[in-house]
Amino acid sequence: MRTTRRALLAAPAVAATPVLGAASSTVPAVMVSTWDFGTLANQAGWEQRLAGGSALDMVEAGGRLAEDDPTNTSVGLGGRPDRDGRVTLDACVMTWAGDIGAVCALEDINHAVSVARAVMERTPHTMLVGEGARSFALAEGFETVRMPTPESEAAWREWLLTADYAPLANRENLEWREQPGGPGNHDTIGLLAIGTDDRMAGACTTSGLAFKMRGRVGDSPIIGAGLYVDDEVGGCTATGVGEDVVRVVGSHSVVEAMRAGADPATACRSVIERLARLRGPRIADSQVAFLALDKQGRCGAFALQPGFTYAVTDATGATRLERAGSLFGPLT
Ligand code: SD4
Repeated sequence: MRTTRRALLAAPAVAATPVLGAASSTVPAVMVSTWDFGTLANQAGWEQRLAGGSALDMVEAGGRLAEDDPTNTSVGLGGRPDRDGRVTLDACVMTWAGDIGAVCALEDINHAVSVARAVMERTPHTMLVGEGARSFALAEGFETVRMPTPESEAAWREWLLTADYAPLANRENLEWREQPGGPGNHDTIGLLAIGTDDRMAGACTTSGLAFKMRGRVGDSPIIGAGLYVDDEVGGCTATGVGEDVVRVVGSHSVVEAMRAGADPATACRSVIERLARLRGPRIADSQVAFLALDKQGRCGAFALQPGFTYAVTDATGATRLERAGSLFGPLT
């Protein structure tokens, strides 16, 4: 039996629920990505693998594909603006060697994941933000693009009619509630891959929550929150309301649960349950989802709300879509 939101309001302690989203194949997974569009991202990653690319090349290629998609309203080019009408992108990467790079509030450049990689590879630092990130990217030869797109700008102008952030914090939830797991199911993309040399890397890239305050940064570029990779154990990435992911240092917590012996889905679920115990009714309308891949090629996920899907590419190159289990039952 699933936990209902009413039960959570009555008793913050969460009852045990079955994991519905455990990976169904016994072939080891080599790449996983959040949401339905992770399918295409994984294919881009698989091409890199076949061409001799590293796990980092795989996740970067997948992230870039999502960033180029103008119909994706939460990543890259098509990302929704902040409340001032500016698109600000966040991204990070992490490798098997503990190398990390991140950008926050990047403007005018849609390939935030590649800028994060450049921060990692070409600076003595691990994170650049705002104008400094933009200047660095321009100096590195990244191209500028016009953002917001006309569609995103129209959505922002419509939002301005009410300029009410609170319901819009749930707008993404409402979109996926209307068509959970469907082709329109777009969100932050988090990617984890194991290269042919058995080394793991991860990436996470997003435009953040639509109509956020200017300067707001969520979990996605924060190593340990939106992404964490430990090549001895495995990796995890997060999607959903970043403020809630950060509270439990989500991805790192999942990796530590795997280190302690949990399989990926159980590890994800344990951190979702921990968040629910911590926040009780305050996360009743929030969505947080974790996706994990361990070094044996086992993957799994778990979310607060139903509807979270993820793409799995196994060692044969076949890609399938899995649906994660969730703490809360179907919303009415
Ligand atoms: C954030 N986790 O900025 C991201 C947003 C997300 O759909 O996943 N959006 O909080």
